[in-house]
Amino acid sequence: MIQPFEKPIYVTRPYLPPLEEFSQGLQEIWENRWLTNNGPILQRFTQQLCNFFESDNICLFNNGTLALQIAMQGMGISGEVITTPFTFVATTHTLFWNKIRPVFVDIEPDYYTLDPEKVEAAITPWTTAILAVHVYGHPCKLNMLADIARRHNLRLIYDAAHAFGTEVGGKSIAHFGDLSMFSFHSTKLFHSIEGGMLIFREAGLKGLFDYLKNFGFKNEVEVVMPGTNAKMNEMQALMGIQVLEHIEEIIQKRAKITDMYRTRLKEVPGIRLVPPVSSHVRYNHAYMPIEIDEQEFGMSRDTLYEKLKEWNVHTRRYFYPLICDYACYRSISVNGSLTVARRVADSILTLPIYYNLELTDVEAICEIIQDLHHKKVGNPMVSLAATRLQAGIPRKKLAAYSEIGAGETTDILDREE
Ligand code: T4K
Repeated sequence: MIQPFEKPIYVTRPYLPPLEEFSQGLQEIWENRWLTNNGPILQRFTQQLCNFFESDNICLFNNGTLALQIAMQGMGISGEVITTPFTFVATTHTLFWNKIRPVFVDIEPDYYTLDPEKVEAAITPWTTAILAVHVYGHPCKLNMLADIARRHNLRLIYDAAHAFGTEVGGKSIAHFGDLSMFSFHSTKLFHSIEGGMLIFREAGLKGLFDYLKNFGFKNEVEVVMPGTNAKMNEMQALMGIQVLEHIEEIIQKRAKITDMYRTRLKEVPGIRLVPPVSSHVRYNHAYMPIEIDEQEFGMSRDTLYEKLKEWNVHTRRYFYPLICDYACYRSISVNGSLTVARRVADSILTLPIYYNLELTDVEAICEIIQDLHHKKVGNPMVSLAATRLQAGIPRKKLAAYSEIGAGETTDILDREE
């Protein structure tokens, strides 16, 4: 019988560099006594990313949301923007903050990215751009979207928040479209605690973005535009530099975790995995999404999500609900039926995946899922209580075993004693 995990297994955990390395970096910050406002470590981090992406057109921000918000403003996007409802809510918020009307269209069923077939029908005289998301780090249908954008003279902007490290045809995903935004939030495989990056085709945008993220200051006495404050600080840059050193091993470890999940779950009835990526894509393994077919699996996605918590496994329903179903966006009319997006949002579950997750733990998670399908397992706290009682472990220790189900445990013990 599989026991619940002693410590919670979250959907993700940030990669942390060795503490001694980070302390040494902090020492430099202390010596510099320079904490933010384009400090030396931020400049070094920017240069390293320019080398990594082989581009000088890079600008760093204190988070991905503000980066994308500033991108929209700097590029003069207005009117309507065609976008996906199947993403983190920040994607759409960046439009709202620029007084742009989002036009939601459906996603494709393989990798859940914006469906180019549906985009064209949603274009109106007010459309100025397409905002597509490389959701879970999988590339959008790049050529088709580029073709539509070119034919209709639209800007093509990618929310690449999940896509650090993904490559297509041997080049970084960052080089597609007019501009891409990467999030460096702690929950991302590459992070700088919080952070965001814009990478863009037009070199002239760099100066504009630099003004916009720093109040519009040109010098001490001149403000050339009403900018905001979206600067990355020195601690963030330090973390970014140190995580960047380990990016290859981070992606490789995540690839092993994906392989294990795919091998163990591919035969389970009612579980759908995304198709294997094509040979010209190098996937970054940012997320581990599965779709649950309630009939075939024998339990709904939501029941599985709740059941797994009893084993101390905290999956997430990224991205449910759809953005157009949030109260603040419900009044916006959608284009077409969103059939695929609705089905996916109602059946998707993202499983734990992060650098420090042991492969043995991945195996155990798969075993729990398989057993739940076969209905072999009941309530883990019941079996745990029974095991512990047999072993003579006192009741108060057992109650402390897990944050989740502790109340339930006491009930079980009361019954069994
Ligand atoms: N576009 C897209 C497509 C995005 O996905 C995002 C962000 C953005 C734009 C905006 O980029 P940023 O402005 O964030 O740079 C998380 C993240 O906060 C968010 O960055 C991310 N997408 C989104 C998909 O996920 P939550 O509310 O699910 O995070 P939270 O706090 O519940 O964390 C998830 C799990 O991670 C926790 O259960 C435990 C673990 N965790 C989290 C943190 C913060 C840790 O172990 N340590 C930590 O420090 O939104």
